[in-house]
Amino acid sequence: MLTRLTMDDFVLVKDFFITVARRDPQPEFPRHTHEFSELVIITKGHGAHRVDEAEFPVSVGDVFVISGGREHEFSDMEQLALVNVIFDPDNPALRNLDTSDLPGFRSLFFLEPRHCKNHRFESRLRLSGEDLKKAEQLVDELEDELLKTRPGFKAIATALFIELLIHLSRCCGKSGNPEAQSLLRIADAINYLERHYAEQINFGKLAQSAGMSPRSFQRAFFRATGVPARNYLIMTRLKHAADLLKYRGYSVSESAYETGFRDSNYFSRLFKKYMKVSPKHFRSRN
Ligand code: RM4
Ligand code: NI
Repeated sequence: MLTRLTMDDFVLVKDFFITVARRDPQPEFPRHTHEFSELVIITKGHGAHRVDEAEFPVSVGDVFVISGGREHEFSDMEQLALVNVIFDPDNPALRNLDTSDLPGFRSLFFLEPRHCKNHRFESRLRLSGEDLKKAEQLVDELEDELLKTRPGFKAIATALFIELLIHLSRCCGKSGNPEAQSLLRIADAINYLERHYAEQINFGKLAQSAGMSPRSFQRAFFRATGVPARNYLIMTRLKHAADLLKYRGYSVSESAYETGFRDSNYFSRLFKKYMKVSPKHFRSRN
């Protein structure tokens, strides 16, 4: 049985959604999963990192996020030191951030962690001197707040953590690596879909604004998300439609039209297929 770590195992402040765990050096530590997400910044040395079934070299300056549920482990460590910033990704302070103008954010926290193995980790973030220094400084300040617990520390720790996330996302955006660039362009396209899902979407144009041919766009999209762009759009629409049915009491056809479906029968078929229940039933149940 794999160890499944929880936030309480590493807590600095009880019931707070962020904690810092420094590993200098990183000791041998068995393969594990977590209930939380882990932002890892490699601060010294190098080693091998295994995530699920894939293994990759890591070295100073590398940054990645291990989202809950993934298995991982370090090996062949040569003076490997790192800092883990452990957090609950479902905390409202994070969920409500407007990062629609920051494709690096989606790339770093959502696309890269889930699909790094599809492109052999080529797209991971590597920080250069100044950027790494700034990231380490923010972690130092964050940890200091969590240790000293002065009045207002939770608010400022949240602010520092967000600043760290934005700093890293911006660095991600600067990356010259072609795999990282392609991931960013897909992140941009997803941000567009998330905002315009209720409109008619022209995938040819979307590919064009990502600077790709329709074919390479589809391929890059699939590699980044694990689903074709069209399905991603459908799932986004259905998610919003389900909210309208559940929280706003919209009728089935209103929910369909409000979320970009032109035909409510087609909507009902898709809803049933993906949600395993008809929209009518879903609506009355809620
Ligand atoms: C371990 C190792 C793990 C991390 C825990 C908090 O030493 O770095 O990846 O989940 O610390
Ligand atoms: Ni871990």
